[in-house]
Amino acid sequence: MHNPRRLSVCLRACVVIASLVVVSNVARPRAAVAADKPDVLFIAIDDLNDWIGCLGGHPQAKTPNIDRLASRGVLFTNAYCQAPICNPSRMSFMTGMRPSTTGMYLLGPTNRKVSPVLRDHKSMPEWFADNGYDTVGCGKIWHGGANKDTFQKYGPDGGAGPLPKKKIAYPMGVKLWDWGVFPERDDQMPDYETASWAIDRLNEPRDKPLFLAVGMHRPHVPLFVPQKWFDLYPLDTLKLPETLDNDTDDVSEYALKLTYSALAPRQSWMVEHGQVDDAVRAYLACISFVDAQVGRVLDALDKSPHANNTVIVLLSDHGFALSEKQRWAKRALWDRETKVPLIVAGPGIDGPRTCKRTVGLIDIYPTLVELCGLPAYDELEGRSLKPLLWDTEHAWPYPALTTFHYDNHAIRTERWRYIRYHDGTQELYDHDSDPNEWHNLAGEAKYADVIKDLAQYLPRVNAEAVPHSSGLGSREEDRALFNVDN
Ligand SMILES: [Ca+2]
Ligand SMILES: [Ca+2]
Repeated sequence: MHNPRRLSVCLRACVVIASLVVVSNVARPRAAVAADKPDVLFIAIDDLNDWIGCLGGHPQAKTPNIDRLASRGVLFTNAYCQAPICNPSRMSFMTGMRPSTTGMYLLGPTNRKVSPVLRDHKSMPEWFADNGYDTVGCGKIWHGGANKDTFQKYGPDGGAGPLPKKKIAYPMGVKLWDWGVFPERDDQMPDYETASWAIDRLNEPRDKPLFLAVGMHRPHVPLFVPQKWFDLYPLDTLKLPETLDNDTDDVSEYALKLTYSALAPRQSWMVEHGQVDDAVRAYLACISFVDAQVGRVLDALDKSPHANNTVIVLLSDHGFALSEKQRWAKRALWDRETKVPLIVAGPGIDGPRTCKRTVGLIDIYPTLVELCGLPAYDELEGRSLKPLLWDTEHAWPYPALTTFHYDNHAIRTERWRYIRYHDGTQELYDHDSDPNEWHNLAGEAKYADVIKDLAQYLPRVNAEAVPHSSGLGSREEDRALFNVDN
């Protein structure tokens, strides 16, 4: 027989337990907790060196939108990629792992899981998704359209854009290596479409925090944009990069082979055909075009309800040479090819401020994890830049490391660049007196201690290149230089 009083106690207890469960479900579910977290707007630009207004790499660069982003956050003036070509650089900043750890050194393979180290590793968007974020990407984030499965949703791929029927300026080599006025309108450019798609995502209502990655393809070749962007840079007043004749006389044969690109034009060809000015101008025009697309996205964010609760990161995957060291493109361990724009803005980060500490793109993943209050991911090889975002003068005894293929490394401190190649040849540059890296000091006995000190930062692990690595030049060149075994 039931005791009515007991039943009543029982009922009340059940109600209390049920209500506790309800309260608990209302107050503590992951999505509700995560809803307090900031959104992330991650903007990756392709092949953009330090030619932006706020970095001053080129005195005439016009980038009002990137500059205004810098004005509301921290601009890193000594930020470096971890690899000076697309695929391994992006692999590194998206996974928070060094190329020398993953064996991802070249343009292929692009699938992250080919590296045994990355097979079960969480990339940045995956870690954010695991911790309650909607993760959305568009344009060029990873290389070659790979790894889109690391996002819950992916928009347009971006891409090189339309090509004219005939090459405009450079009749040789691959289709992509060319420059000039093309097409007619911005909205014919994939980067315009990428920005538009990102703007639509920013305008959507949602109940979870957003990790939105937006990848711009320009100023990667082909250096084509509409006429109005060329008009910003009249040829008759255009300034060209400073170069030194015979600059490469004091670097090794190995360095010259490593940095040779069969794809890019030769400096001698550029000079002979009067194309240096035109290509420099086209690169600047592409930068201003991309800056305008970044501006459209920033405007949309500013008009959204999330404007004040969004962490914004803007970076480029590596630098780009335009006749410095008598060469064009990336694929080298020098400053022009490895230095990148890096801006971080968001809640609690005062601006405008600059930070001259040497940092790497590899640091962005742990930085965003910390800024968004996610659990730390212990696998990561970078370190959070949060101390520098709060105090740009904070002690930072960590050099930046860039790797180009197997066992070739550059160590960058605020004063020095030290390069050691696989064959043992070395370069040392003193940025206090030689910002253009014209004078290799490595052979001078008085710098032996400087070199010894810098060499301690070389990575202790040099992973073998992953199977089927390719993409420096011809397969034969890859094999001859780097002992790629397939
Ligand atoms: Ca790139
Ligand atoms: Ca030199």
